[in-house]
Amino acid sequence: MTAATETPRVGVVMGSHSDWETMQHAADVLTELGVAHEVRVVSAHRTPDLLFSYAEQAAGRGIQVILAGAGGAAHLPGMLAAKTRLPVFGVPVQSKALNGMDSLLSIAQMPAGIPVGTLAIGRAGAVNAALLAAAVLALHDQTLAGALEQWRSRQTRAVLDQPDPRT
Ligand code: RP5
Repeated sequence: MTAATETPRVGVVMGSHSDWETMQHAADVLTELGVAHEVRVVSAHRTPDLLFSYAEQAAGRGIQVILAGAGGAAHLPGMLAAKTRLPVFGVPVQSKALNGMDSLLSIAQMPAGIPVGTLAIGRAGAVNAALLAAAVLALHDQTLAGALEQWRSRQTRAVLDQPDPRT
């Protein structure tokens, strides 16, 4: 079975279609690592009922980690975390008005009791959210642990193989 046909283990969720430009990088890394995942637009303020049902049903459907990207008053990751025991990793999407600082602070500054693991603004955060999700799943999955080690080795080799930045 391929990652595409397996039951998804990671939910890649975002507040708007406009967030896909950022969150596609998370989905790409999960695909590279062979982690079955689903991608959904779930808006905290435009589709609040969908947010609740998504969070309430995720664990029962086999989702083990949720990656949530949002921008501006980015309450999606925190609200998801409030409604599920699954680990939620938040990706602050770079907003136009405040460059993503609004997204970052909205996601990071959760009051004690409901954690959201917050990554960097933009593409780096999306990539790292996927790598973090893979690291969590790899604790109990030797195949994925191997894939993650290889991904990291390729990255190291790419730097070592090209020491001169002008080439
Ligand atoms: C948030 O508002 C989304 O996460 C998005 O980053 C931002 C802007 O959404 P759109 O107006 O592009 O739909 O809910």
